[in-house]
Amino acid sequence: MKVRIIELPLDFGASRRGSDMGPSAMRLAGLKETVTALGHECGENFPGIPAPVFEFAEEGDPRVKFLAPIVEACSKLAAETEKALEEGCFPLILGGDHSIAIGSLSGLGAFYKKRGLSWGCLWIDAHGDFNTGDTSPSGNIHGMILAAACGFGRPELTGLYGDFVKLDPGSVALAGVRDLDPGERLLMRQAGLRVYTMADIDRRGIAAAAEEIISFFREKVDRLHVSVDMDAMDPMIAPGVGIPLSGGFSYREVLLLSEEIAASGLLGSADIVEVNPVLDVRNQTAGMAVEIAGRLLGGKIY
Ligand SMILES: [Mn+2]
Repeated sequence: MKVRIIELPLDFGASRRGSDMGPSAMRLAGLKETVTALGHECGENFPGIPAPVFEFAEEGDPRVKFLAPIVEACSKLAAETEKALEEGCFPLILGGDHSIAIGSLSGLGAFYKKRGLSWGCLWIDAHGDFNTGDTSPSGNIHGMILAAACGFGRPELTGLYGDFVKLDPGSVALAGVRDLDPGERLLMRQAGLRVYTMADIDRRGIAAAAEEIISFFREKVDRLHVSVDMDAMDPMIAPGVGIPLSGGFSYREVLLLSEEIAASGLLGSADIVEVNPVLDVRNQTAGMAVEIAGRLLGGKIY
């Protein structure tokens, strides 16, 4: 497989800075070596997509903070993502905070729409990321991105890289959820998303839950995108994230889920976001992110 690493070191979407250093931390943790050791060709867009500088940016509307610079950078990411797919590559997109995913999801949406292919998205996250400017308590765009891709929210986000709904909400599943805002919970229910909270995963066990998630996508879509927010993991294994929340995926659970996704043969692209080296301990979270990437790309023990 040809893997193309696309970096967008942008941390405007969260209230804690530092995830702009995420791509560098993942490089340091051996991402490229991991990808090539699996027998994949590994291309990079290094030095990545240029991100505007935070200290010189205007916050703008407090309900959708830093909308303009996020739209500017994510439009470039959408184009790079689509180009990678057109060239037969597996785009492996590194953030940055989760706001960058409006770029990757928009590029994916454009690519699959042109080819008449259906696609789905597995959102591995402690949060729903299904707020809009009207429901978000913080105004941080990283919590609005999945909603925007599904057509809800500000037109600058929903219409990024083309005025069409990028992702069918009926082809979305979330896993690892353990914190939702009231307005976003309501919108998620209306949109009809499939949600696996940590409690759902505890009840079923990770193997059965993974099987169910994969069957869901197998019945619905031709291709699958996975968006991994490192805050889905338990802070014991991934302390370096903007919003650490107890009760997340264990080391073994997330690797099993990743292996099962790879084995499904549906996966065509992935995002890995919210690695924050400023808050990390000995680059542990970047190391975890690299392990997850390796399993998603087919790495297994035997
Ligand atoms: Mn997220």
